[in-house]
Amino acid sequence: MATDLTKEAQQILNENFQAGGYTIPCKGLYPFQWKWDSGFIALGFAHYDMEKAKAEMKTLLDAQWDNGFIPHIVFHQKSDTYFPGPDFHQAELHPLSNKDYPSTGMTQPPVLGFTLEKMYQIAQNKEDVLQFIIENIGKVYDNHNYFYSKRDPQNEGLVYIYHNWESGTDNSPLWDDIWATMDPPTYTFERKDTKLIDPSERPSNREYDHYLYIIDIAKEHNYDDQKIAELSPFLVQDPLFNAMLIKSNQAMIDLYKIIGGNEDKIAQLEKWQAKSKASFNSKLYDEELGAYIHYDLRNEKPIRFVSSSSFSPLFAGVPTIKQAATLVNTMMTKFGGDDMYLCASFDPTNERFNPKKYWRGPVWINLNWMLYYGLKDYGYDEIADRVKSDSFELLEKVGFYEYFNPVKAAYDTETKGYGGGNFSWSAALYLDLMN
Ligand code: 2M8
Repeated sequence: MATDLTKEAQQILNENFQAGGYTIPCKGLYPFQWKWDSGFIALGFAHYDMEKAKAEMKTLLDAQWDNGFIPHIVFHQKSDTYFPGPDFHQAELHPLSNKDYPSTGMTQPPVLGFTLEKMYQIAQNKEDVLQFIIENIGKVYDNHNYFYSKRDPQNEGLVYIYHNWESGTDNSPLWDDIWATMDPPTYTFERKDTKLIDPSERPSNREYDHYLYIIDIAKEHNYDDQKIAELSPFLVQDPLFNAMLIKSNQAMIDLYKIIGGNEDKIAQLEKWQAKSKASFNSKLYDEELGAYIHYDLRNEKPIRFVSSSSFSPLFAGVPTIKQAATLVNTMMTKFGGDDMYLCASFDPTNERFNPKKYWRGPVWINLNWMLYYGLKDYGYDEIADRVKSDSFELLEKVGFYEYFNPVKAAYDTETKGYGGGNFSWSAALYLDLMN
């Protein structure tokens, strides 16, 4: 069984790999290169084809802007199966954008630092991969420098995201109250995703109006960071995004120590690290909920909901031992009943939970992957193993889908996965969890 799935996972990655040296998340629905997908995909390749893993990373890093920014989508080719494409995003408005690669003007969680480190750990030929890291780690460092110098207006060590697409958890109920503060125009546009996927499993057109409107505001100011910080109706400190940044900071510190020299960079990374961790625990930890939460910087208020992002700081070593115990208790109480697969993307006990709709409740393999390693690091081996076996059971049952219904009883009547099929990060992270 396991061997068949391994073969299938490799086949999916190989088929989604493109001649330009990058991998699409899935055919039709996502026909370009996405930033955090690329990191996860490189880890899958690293287990059986390191050259492709390196190509994936290199192609993404080639699209970096002159200010260190790395965009969330790189539009390597034309496609009529995705909206909004490069003509809507117009990243070229930013004076420092990369003129060789059309892209968006927003980013995604900073996974590249820890991707490089994991590639090194997985590599059989360590010298070869270390050489690759030496050639590329500076770009990831510049990317973190961008985040800390441009995305932290109050100098707290916590960076903001200015768009829900930057979070990676696109239509999470977390954002509902922010949408309620906005009244965007009704756009005329043609959705492509809902031609491929049941619209009830995707965001609504009205939600897309909000998404497009935030981009229009950024475009009006040529994607200027300072203006975005002043004007974007969406400005959030996201625990998932910041946990990825911290995890990648640490990975870079460890890698620079292996490389040798680079004392100035190590010192800077350690400074960022200390500040970020302290603010994280004072600002984003909600004692009463027993979980990390998001903070709405625009409206200056905490977003008091529990989602799978709330547990992601375990992966970055942010919680104290006591906080970790509380997090695990919250996870098991709200998300971990015997009737549920771990880990729903949004609090199953909350009325906004929807087990079939995208980021409003379904299980996602990338979040499970993070939770598995985070729980292991804190010594919660049994729960970590459950996260892994739940993930495997879902993949075996329905295949390498994009997301999965966490309610076990749902499979009594219907065995199906949700969103796109032959989905690259589900395949890639299965390969990593298998090894
Ligand atoms: C989803 O997001 C894109 C926009 O970025 C979309 O819905 O069009 C999210 O799940 C995101 O996290 C992911 O990176 C992307 C590609 O898999 O799809």
